[in-house]
Amino acid sequence: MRDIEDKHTFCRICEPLCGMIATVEDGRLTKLRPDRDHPLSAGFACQKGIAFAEIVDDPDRVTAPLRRTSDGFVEVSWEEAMSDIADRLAAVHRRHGSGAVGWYMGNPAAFSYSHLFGVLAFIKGIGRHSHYFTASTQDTSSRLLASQFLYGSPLAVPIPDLIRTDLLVMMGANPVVSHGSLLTAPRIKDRLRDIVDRGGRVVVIDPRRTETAAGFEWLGIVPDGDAYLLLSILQVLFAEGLADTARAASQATGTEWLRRRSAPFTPEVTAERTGVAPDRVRELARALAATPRAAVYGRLGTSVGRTGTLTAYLIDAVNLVAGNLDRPGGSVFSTLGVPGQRWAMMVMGAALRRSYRRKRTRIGGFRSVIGAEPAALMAKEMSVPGERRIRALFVSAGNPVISVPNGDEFEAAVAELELMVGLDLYMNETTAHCDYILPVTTMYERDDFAITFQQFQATPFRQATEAVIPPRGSAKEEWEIIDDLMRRMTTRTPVFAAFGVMRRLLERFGRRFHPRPVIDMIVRLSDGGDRFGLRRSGLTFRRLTERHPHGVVVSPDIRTGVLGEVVAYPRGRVRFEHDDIATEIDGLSKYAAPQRYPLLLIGMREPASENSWMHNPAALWRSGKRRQRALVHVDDAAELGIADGDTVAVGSASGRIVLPVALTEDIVRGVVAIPHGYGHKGTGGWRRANRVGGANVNLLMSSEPDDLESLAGMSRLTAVPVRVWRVDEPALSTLPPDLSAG
Ligand SMILES: Nc1nc2c(c(=O)[nH]1)N[C@H]1C(S)=C(S)[C@@H](COP(=O)(O)OP(=O)(O)OC[C@H]3O[C@@H](n4cnc5c(=O)[nH]c(N)nc54)[C@H](O)[C@@H]3O)O[C@H]1N2
Ligand SMILES: Nc1nc2c(c(=O)[nH]1)N[C@H]1C(S)=C(S)[C@@H](COP(=O)(O)OP(=O)(O)OC[C@H]3O[C@@H](n4cnc5c(=O)[nH]c(N)nc54)[C@H](O)[C@@H]3O)O[C@H]1N2
Ligand code: SF4
Ligand SMILES: [Mo]
Repeated sequence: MRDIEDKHTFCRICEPLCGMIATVEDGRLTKLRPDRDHPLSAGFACQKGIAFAEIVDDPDRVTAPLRRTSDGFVEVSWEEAMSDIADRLAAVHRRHGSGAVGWYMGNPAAFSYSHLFGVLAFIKGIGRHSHYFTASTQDTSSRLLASQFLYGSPLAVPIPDLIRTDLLVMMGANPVVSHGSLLTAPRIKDRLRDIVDRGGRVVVIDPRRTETAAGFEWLGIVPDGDAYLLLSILQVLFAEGLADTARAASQATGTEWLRRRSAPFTPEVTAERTGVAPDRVRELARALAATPRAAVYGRLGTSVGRTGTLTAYLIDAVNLVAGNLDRPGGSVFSTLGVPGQRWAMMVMGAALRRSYRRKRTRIGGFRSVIGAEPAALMAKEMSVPGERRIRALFVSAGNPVISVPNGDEFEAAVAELELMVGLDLYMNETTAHCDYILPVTTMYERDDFAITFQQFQATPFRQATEAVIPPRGSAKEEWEIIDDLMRRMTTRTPVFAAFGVMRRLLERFGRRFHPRPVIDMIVRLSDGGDRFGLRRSGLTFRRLTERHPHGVVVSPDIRTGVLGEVVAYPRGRVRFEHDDIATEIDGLSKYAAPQRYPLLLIGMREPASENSWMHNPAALWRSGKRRQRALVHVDDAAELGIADGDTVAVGSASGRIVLPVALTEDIVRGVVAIPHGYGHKGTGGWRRANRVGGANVNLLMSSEPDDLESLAGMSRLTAVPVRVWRVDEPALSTLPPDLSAG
């Protein structure tokens, strides 16, 4: 008799965390379908979420430790792999100290609490000179640094109150495709429709008339024009007496400073930089001030430009000055409601501000945002001689060869490492260079609580899950692997001694050394939690998994009036005045675009892709029509002598790629859009992805320190000056016709 069971859990590919039902047959995950009883996703899941079943059982998945030999990779036992890794890491540490050790943690790690805790424990424990990189300098560091300036802590990040707002201005976000970022809201398209249905407006400010813009009001903007536009909105708010000065005086210091700084940027002055007519700027400013429930929200497109930190800062400044911060329907802070959170914010904020002031990267002298260094500098940190040069690199859940600027430079640099270890589901273009690839569990093979995304929830909600199937092959959780490595290191070097003591202590009390109790404590202390017995039917991790399989809404709305709890500065007030911000504003007037590259490159996400790693499931290619293409405006194409379907070269000061072109009218003139995540060149072990191929758009992006966003060290992934011309060579991104056959 076959054992068939449906288990309730949730998807962790992207931020809405949609409810899922996993059909498990004899310990194998055979099917995924959306959970109709999930209070928020209510029967919705996208094609990627459903296709994940294929990843779990993908024959290309790495399910045993692999060691690189001169004849390629061979399977080895965990014992063999781990003892050799520990020996070699200990040797590097003995010879060169902790500054020779680096870790790059990619995007999927943000969806696993145990993975996060493991890497943080490792990087803290190995020594304070170690190098820590994450995907955050590709998407969020500038946003977090703006929060550090304004609220004293990078952990205080406001979100739009989606459920109650009547005017949502979205800049540089395409949630109909991305499903939201730094904003956890399942069925986000429906939530946006709700705004219009209740008589409100959704305005999408984007250089491309995106899938989101097409359903709402589109305001086209020149890439990198946002800071100018926001300064003009501030100028209008102050000049027309629309600023909520009483509220601003109670919430912030430095409002007068901000007024003076924005005064020169009238809509007429900035029109050339933004492509937005002055009348529309004024209309928008007036609407933001006049609508009681209004919010501006900015995301990836506003974070990865030349002035990402300034732009994020200005978004919040507009919200505050228009009277919309920390107010129902405005821009709000979705807090956990843990008792004493104000003090926790103050302590953590002060520590992170201190590390920002004191720590400098070896290359480029960048300050560290939430403790991480710019990923774009990883290659140089490995190749430039000197103290703290990286000689041992770990890569977990990441694919920097494709996702980070200048993958060629990265590949050349890793060739010189003494040790490189990957923790991944696949041999991707990056882990293919490793000495060892260690097999990890997928999200359905581990327990979880999405700690990272709790504070971004549009509706306060908790869900936890146990693993729904046992690990495939000999895969292990990242935590187990890292813990094992730390244990082995304690016998070889003095590092991780503190962890050794903690582990032995816990084991004496019959407890496992694992971060789950920390998460349980957070659940119990948060809104809805049992407060360790004070609320008898309150939530714990176990109660969540056992009694609330679909998750539980802990409050219909986000609590407002919490600014005093989230601001980490001593007097609890937002600070506008900062020299770094002044310097960035001054730089705006001086900036001149390079002449040789007249077009501006932007990115675009696709519904059936997830960064570089979902090109292998056949289910996502069934339509047979998907191809990576560069989108170019029809009128630009006519001037360049390019026709739809032609093969073009796209060149920047950093590199050149070749791919087919598609013409459109739904893009601002002078802008080219290309999806990232492609460029599988046959070095990885994902066979279908290799056949997809495509062009690596990040070969056009710069990894030079001078080209990174100056405050947060962000990679500049948008508004990259390029040139486009027709070529007669074959495009890399031609999909073979047998692809959907699998
Ligand atoms: N299907 C799918 N979903 C995903 C992902 C994926 O790869 N595929 N990735 C996930 C990840 S890791 C993240 S971080 C999120 C990101 O999710 P979002 O923040 O929604 O980001 P994008 O979808 O990239 O949309 C960014 C938009 O910014 C616009 N843009 C570019 N430059 C500028 C500019 O200078 N100004 C303005 N105003 N707009 C600009 C682009 O045209 C684009 O429409 O998506 C997540 N969800
Ligand atoms: N030009 C351009 N470049 C971009 C972007 C852009 O918009 N434009 N977007 C950027 C953004 S927002 C991001 S977040 C980065 C992403 O960049 P990265 O995080 O470096 O790369 P991903 O493509 O997300 O690769 C994720 C890897 O993790 C593996 N994986 C999946 N699940 C797990 C797991 O549970 N555990 C482990 N150990 N591995 C797992 C996958 O197999 C895959 O190999 O890319 C950035 N790069
Ligand atoms: S939108 Fe798709 S990929 Fe994202 S969480 Fe939901 S089902 Fe998963
Ligand atoms: Mo991201």
